[in-house]
Formats: sequence, structure tokens, C-alpha cells
Amino acid sequence: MREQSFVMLKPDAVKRRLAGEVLSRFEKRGLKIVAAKMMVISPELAKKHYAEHAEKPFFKDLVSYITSGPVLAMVIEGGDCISLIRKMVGATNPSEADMGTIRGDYAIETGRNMIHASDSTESAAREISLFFKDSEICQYTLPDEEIIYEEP
Ligand code: IDP
Ligand code: MG
Repeated sequence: MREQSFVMLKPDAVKRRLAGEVLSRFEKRGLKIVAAKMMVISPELAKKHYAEHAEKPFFKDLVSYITSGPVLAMVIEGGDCISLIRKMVGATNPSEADMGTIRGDYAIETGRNMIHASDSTESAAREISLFFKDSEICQYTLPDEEIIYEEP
């Protein structure tokens, strides 16, 4: 099923100049970038985005991490892409993430794990609407969709 996921390169990824490298993995997989913007997240938006973790002991550190520099916020589209991107991202703790995943290849600690990706259709819809207006999401066809998909 064609889906959209909210994906965000966190400040450590941007500051380490790994944005292009990570973006390139999604492009090479055949996924479509339909929205992207660089921004410094306000504490208010950070708290809304991570509301499910509000009671966790790491919440304060998480908010200061995610607001500590620019992020690259994106909407990515593709077949079953929510679970597919979560697999590409790897386990929350990079030291437990498989090699070949983004966190497993580039990161070391949970508190600096480089990337966020939606974990369900409900959170994808919620997160996309927190960061993007409908008018900021582009609709277009990639010329190789008929090569990548059996039924484009
Ligand atoms: P996810 O990003 O893999 O979905 P979540 O459990 O939803 O992981 O946690 C959200 C983010 O909060 C993580 O990506 C990480 O940045 C941070 N985080 C989660 N658990 C811890 C922790 O135990 N210590 C520090 N930061 C954490
Ligand atoms: Mg999560």
C-alpha cells in the first residue's frame, strides 16, 4: 500500500554533514521525497512531536537535543514505506542496531541516534500535519515508478 512517513534528520545528522548520505539511501531504495525543509524546532513543537514521551526521564534531554540545531524534516512516500523506513533506520539504541541500518552504520548512543521515522500510519498522519501544511507536500510521478513497482 502506498504510504507517507514523516522522517527527520536530527541535529547531529545535519551537523555531521550526513544529511545527503542518508537522504541518498532513501532515494536509492526507490522512495519518493515529497516534502523537505530545514528548520530549528521550537521547544513547543518538540514537546508536541514527542508528547508520548512526556513522562519519561529522558524527555528534557530529548527536547534539548532535538532543538539544539537545524533538523531536516521530510515527508517520504512509497509502498509500505512506514515499516520499510523503520527497518532502514534500525533500533532506537544504535549500539543494538543492525549493521546496514542508518543508526547501526553511523551512530553510537540512543541520545544521539540521528534520525526519526514514524512508527505507524496514525503517528505518520499526526507528525506530518505538525510539520507541514498540505500545500507544502508535492505530488509528482517518478519516471521509474513502473520499473520499481509491479503496479505503479
Ligand atoms: P524511536 O526514535 O526509535 O521511535 P522512541 O522510543 O520513540 O524511539 O524514542 C524517541 C527518541 O527519544 C529516540 O529516538 C531517542 O532520541 C530518545 N530516547 C529514547 N529512549 C531514550 C533513552 O533511554 N535515553 C535517551 N534518549 C532516549
Ligand atoms: Mg518513536
